[in-house]
Amino acid sequence: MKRNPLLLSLFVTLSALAMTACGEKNQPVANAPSPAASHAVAQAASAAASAALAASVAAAAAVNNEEKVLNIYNWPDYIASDLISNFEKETGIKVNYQTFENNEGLHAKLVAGNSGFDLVVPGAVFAKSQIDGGLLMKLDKPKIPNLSNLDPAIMGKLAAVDPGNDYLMPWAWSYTTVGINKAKVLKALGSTPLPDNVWELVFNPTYTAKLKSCGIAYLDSPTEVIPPAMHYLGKNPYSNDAADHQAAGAMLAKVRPHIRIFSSTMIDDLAGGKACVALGWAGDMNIARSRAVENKSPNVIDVLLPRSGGLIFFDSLAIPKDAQHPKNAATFINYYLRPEVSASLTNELAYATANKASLVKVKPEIVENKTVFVDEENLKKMVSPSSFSNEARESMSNVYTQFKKGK
Ligand code: N2P
Repeated sequence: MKRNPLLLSLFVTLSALAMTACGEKNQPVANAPSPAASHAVAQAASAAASAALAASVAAAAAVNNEEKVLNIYNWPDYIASDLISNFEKETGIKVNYQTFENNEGLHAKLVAGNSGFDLVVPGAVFAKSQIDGGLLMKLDKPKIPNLSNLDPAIMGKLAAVDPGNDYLMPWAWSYTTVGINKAKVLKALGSTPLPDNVWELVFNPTYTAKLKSCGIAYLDSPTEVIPPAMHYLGKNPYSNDAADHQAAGAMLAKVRPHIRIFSSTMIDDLAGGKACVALGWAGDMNIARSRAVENKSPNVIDVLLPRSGGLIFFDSLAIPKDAQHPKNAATFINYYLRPEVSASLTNELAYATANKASLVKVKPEIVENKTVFVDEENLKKMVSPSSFSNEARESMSNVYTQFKKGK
């Protein structure tokens, strides 16, 4: 990815400067105030501006009469380590932070209501039915001026799920793919070379039977496993057709005996060598890669870009309909949208951000890593998120339960 945002903001700044300069130059001479008058006008204007600022700060404080508490529900390993403490220090808002393992778990909480959470982080695949089902609150956009930092191209894509971008503020994005510990995989495969289609490593029993000995890890949820399985079978990964879910189940049954780990937190399994191949999230695989390096471990983790594409996911901050602290939630969203704050997550966790203004603060090696910010050629092949009907989610859940049980 090129550092266009820098050029763009430079262009915007330059244009603004040029316009200001033109304005001053074109000021009619007859109307120009004397230097003394001009000083008095400037003083009056600045006093008025300070008064207005003080009034608006006071008004904001008066309007936000919520207790200084914010309850956040996020995925594991998905936040920069100092983000919450910095936010608390600056705002005095105490954050209670809990994690969930999969979209199904979060969805069930939202459907049940009274979750007690003020901010949640649904994947786009579930967010559509949460919006349509009235489970989320509209963002109070005037309270979140930093929304302007977001990449319009990504927001345009997210509008497929959230028309008008009224409910969702992208937290991070990545894709589901295959990751390997290459040395271990090559050893376990023996004379069999790596396949051209890397999905074979997790879905074809000829490969999984050999890789069983060094450990295969899968994500743990119906909507994380069945869509890539359908994709591998050449079907629509977001098919609502129960026959497609069953076809995926029949294929998965053949590899079930070879899978060692089901987990939404497989970073240490990969970094520590318990798993040599994973069906997982590219972001977590990149974290595992860095963690192995930090631990001076011999394990080298490679994030693979399947030639048929991975499955992109967008996770967004959203406010449950019955949140008790929506204003604090808006304060947090605006804080997260500061370029340096969004960049801190991407720098620490290798998850891509939709905050265009933050890219200049992301380490060059991450901006240029095409397994994080996928390059155009690979992006074209990736599958964009879509949504499932309630019936499809239920059908996939049945197929998945059977699969996991191994029956
Ligand atoms: C990061 C969690 C990724 C969330 N560990 C995938 N939707």
